[in-house]
Amino acid sequence: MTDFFQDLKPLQFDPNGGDLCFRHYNPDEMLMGKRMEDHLRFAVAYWHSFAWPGGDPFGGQTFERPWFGETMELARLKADVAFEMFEILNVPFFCWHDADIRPEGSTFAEGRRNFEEIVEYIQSKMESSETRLLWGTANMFSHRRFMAGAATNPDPDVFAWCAATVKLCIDATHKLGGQNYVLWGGREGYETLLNTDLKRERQQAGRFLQMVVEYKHKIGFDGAILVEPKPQEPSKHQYDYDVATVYGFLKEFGLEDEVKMNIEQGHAILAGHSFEHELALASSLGIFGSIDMNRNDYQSGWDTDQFPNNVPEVALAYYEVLKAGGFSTGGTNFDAKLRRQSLDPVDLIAGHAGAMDICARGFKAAVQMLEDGTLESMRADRYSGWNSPEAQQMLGGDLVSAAERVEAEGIDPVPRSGRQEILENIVNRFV
Ligand code: XUL
Ligand code: CO
Repeated sequence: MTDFFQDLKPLQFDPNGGDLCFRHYNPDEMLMGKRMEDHLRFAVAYWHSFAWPGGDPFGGQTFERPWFGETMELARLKADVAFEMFEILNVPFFCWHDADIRPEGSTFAEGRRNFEEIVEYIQSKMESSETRLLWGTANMFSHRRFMAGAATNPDPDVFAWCAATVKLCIDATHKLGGQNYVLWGGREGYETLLNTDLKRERQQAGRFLQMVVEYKHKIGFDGAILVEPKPQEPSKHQYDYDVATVYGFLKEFGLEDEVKMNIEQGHAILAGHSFEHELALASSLGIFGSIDMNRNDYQSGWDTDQFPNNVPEVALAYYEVLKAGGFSTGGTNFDAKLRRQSLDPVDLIAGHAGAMDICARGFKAAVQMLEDGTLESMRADRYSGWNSPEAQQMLGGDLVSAAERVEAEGIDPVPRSGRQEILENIVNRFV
């Protein structure tokens, strides 16, 4: 045991408890025939909770963690503290980037040895822990070698470095029993078209993703490969802009049956969508995978990666997740960091516990909305005209036959209320 969390004990479910307990998240509560824990599949993000120093664009490190530093001993201490937090939170999953868990090293080979050693260490910790790996990923955006792109870099040596890195990270994800492998292309985009061969860069990105999928099959990794869309930041324009853009990209490279989406609330908003729009679209395209449940500040307009705190928003998101059939390999990852003034160990626990409770409340509301059925029956009723044989035949016909019906049958559409206010009032019964 480290002394980082001092006498903090594992949190319990207690609807009338004090500050450090779950008031709504009850892992064993049965909802729609499944335990709440198995529906929500919460994950802690190693990078924000254990690797992020608390900087913002105007100031550097605020957190002083005893494991900060680039040695293997400190990397092991970081893992020790991480697993202690997983136990305090009783969280079923965690996620990492390679860079979060190991010292960089001065060569690729040294970094690889550090990484493999720490993956062994994490594996040994997982033997006495309930917490599993939701996904692994590679950080191909922080180091200066990636400043002009990862797989989309004009320099083929960077492409090679990325191939070696992703191979290593998929191997480690596989070894640790990870359920997904994520690719988020923070530098896969451009700053100015004046120096960018956009066509070539997209081809490189497409081939790289094909290589990832080929490798997954080669080693028998049966987790899902997930792409995480984001429109911009850090790049001015990122190729994986949003779900619709990524779907077109997957189709172009024949990957639409191989790759699914990891959809982040904050990224959806940056792309000018709602979270539930991105979820519903991915579901309708058959590429829904997992979620990063972290929000941005609506005023600051950039990616602030905050823990969720809005039950109605979360409810509408889980409503779409449930309609998509819920999570299979995916889960709810808190890709969220504390505010930089939240210095204390207890803040880390409170941030996650509060987020888990918010999600539990939103999720229970979503279940009630679905079980109540009014929303779905009103939606179905809105489209009920399409159940008629004439309407169905029209879809199989052509413009001419549709046009002929208009005069032959005296068609004269009667506008009907969309009932938005009534629907919103119905949602308000549950949230
Ligand atoms: C960045 C982001 C990443 C990915 C993993 O905005 O969301 O943390 O989730 O690389
Ligand atoms: Co994310």
